[in-house]
This record gives sequence, C-alpha cells and structure tokens, in this order.
Amino acid sequence: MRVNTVLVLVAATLQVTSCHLPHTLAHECNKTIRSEEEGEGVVESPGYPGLYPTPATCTYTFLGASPHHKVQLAFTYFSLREPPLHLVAHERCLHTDTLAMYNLVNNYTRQEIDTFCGTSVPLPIMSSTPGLQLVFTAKPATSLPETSLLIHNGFSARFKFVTNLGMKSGQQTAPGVCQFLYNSTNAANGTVYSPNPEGYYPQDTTCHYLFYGRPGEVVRLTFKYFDVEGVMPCNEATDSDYLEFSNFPSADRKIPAYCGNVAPSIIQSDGTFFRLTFRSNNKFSGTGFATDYQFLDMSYQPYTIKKVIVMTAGGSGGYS
Ligand SMILES: [Ca+2]
Repeated sequence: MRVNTVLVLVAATLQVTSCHLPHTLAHECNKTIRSEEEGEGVVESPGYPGLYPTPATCTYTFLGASPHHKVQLAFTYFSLREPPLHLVAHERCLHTDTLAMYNLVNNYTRQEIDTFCGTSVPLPIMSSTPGLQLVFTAKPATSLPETSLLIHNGFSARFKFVTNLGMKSGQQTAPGVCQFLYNSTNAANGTVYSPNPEGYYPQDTTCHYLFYGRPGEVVRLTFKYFDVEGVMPCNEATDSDYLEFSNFPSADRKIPAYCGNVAPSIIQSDGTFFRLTFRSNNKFSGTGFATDYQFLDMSYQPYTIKKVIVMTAGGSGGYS
C-alpha cells in the first residue's frame, strides 16, 4: 500500500513536471510505438543525451500489428545512476534508477524479462510476444549517495519489429515461426544461431533447425558458443532451457539434451536428415548458441566399402 502511495506521488510529480518541460521531452517520456507507424527506430530516455530528470517514470510500449512480430532492442548507450556500492548483485537494482523490460501478453499483461541498472550496456533483448514494454524509473535526486549522481545520461537503443527472430541464416518456413531449413544444395556450410543472435534469446520459444543433405551426405555441427540457461538433465523438470538433436523429424532418445555453459562436442548426423531443437521457458534467458554446420559427403570416405566388379574373360578385376 505504501509503495502504491509513493508511485502515485511520483506519477503526480511527473505530471506536474511535464508541463514545464520542452514539448519533445514530455512527448518522449511516455510513448507507444506501433509497428505499422514505425517499424524500426531509436528509443531514448527523456532529455538524452543530456541528464534525465529526477524523479521520473516513463513507459515505452511497443505493439506489433501482427501476431508474428517480436520486438528486438539493441542498446547503443546505457548509463543510469550507480546503486550504492555495498549492495550485493541481486539487490543492486532495488535501490537505484532502473529500466525494466516486459513481454506484453495480448498487448496488455506484463511478463518480466529483466531489470537493468548501473552503467553496463545490456546485451540485445527480444520479446517473446508481439508486445514489449520498457519502464524507466528514476528515483528522487536526494535518495542516492552523492557519488552515484555523477553520470546519468540515460539510455539509447535501436528497436525493430521482426518476424524472423533476427536470424542470420537458413530459410524460414513461415513468418513468425521459429523453424529454419538448411539445404545442402543451397549452402554446404554456414553458421546457425539461437534466436536474437548475440543477445539474450526470447523466453518461451521453440525453434527447429532442419538439415537436409544430398544422398550420401551427413551434417556435422561444431559449436563456437554455448550459453543455454539450465541444469542437468536439461529438461522441463529442472526448469531448463535446452538444445536437443535428432536423426528423425521427431525426438531422438539416443542423444541427450544439452544446457548450461559447456558446448556439446562435435555432433554428426547418422544420415542425410538432422534436426536441432532449441527450447526456452518463461524465466531467465542466456545468450544462446552459435554452431558451424558442414555437410560432408561420406560416399568418398576411405572406410566406405567399395563394390568389387569382376570383369569378364580377357579383362581384369577392379573397383568401381
Ligand atoms: Ca529459461
């Protein structure tokens, strides 16, 4: 109840303050961005690149017009007032200015992604739904130690509504669907990424990567990077996100699921088809994975048994 009262007071103060701010600054503080009006652009804290006003509460709402949309956000600058130094990691953001991020379910219900504070630039994030909301909260100037008041220019980030989950390779089977095809006839090798490459993968997302080799080919995966939130045995029972492999269109119990920070060793398919499945749940995200893939023609391997052809009389034996 007390928190609610404080929030109401902060909101009331902001309302009054807004009247005296330049038009652009007041306009930027609470903003709704719709994909049909602005498919991509920049979102900034009030007054950026100058100091942001304190106290302040600003809500930025991104709404994708299509159920296939997700919102990708990549920060180019991030500097909020530092929390008091004595706080432990999980308490840091409780006592300073913050930027909280939420998936918007049905454009309305908030589902927290994460909350950031301090001066470390967050990695790119992606919503798991067509809606994303940012809530920027700056505490009153007097509520923080003097040392934390030096830098507070706020944040600047590029946003983009995407239907391909930001993927950089493969052929997507349908907009908004996290299923990508890798045909040997299109590319004999390349790299496969988790959704929102080089950032945190979106929550509650399942992706299938389907590899199709030519006759006689297998596919080999060599992992370059691996950070999938979870613990052994990497399944729903342990609240884990995971990566699994299959030689079939359905699950393959022969190969264990992978999660954590240790990348799988080289993985190779038994035949021409291979399926890689990534699954994230609705809490905590890692930065995902990157793996090189290479189709290999096994029909020319030295240990392949060659058919012996016996020539007719007058000829000589040989191998084909
Ligand atoms: Ca998770």
